[in-house]
Amino acid sequence: MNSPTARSNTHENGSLVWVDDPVGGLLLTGCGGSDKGSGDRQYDVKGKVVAVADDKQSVTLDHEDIPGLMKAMKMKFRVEDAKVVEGLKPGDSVQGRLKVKSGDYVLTHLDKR
Ligand SMILES: [Cu+2]
Repeated sequence: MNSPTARSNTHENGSLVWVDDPVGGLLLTGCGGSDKGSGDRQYDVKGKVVAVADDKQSVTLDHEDIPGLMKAMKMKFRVEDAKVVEGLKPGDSVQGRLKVKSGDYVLTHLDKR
């Protein structure tokens, strides 16, 4: 944390360019995930299946608000296991469990409701 000696401060006829190096990692997905650090967190998810990937490694949900994580939106989630999406098809109303690990979202459960 050694602050640079005030260079650029004497610049009067131009823009004062002072580029602070932004703390990395703020540009995650466009998904409101401002979770910092590591450590798992789990959230309940409710929504509707929009699409299931052919390889069953991800599913697109139209999900409701996830308190403390993100607003309702349509987005794609990775699933922990192909079994998570087994038997699900577009249009199904589902509820499940979302694990957040260092900014990564993974669905660990998904059930029709
Ligand atoms: Cu989302």
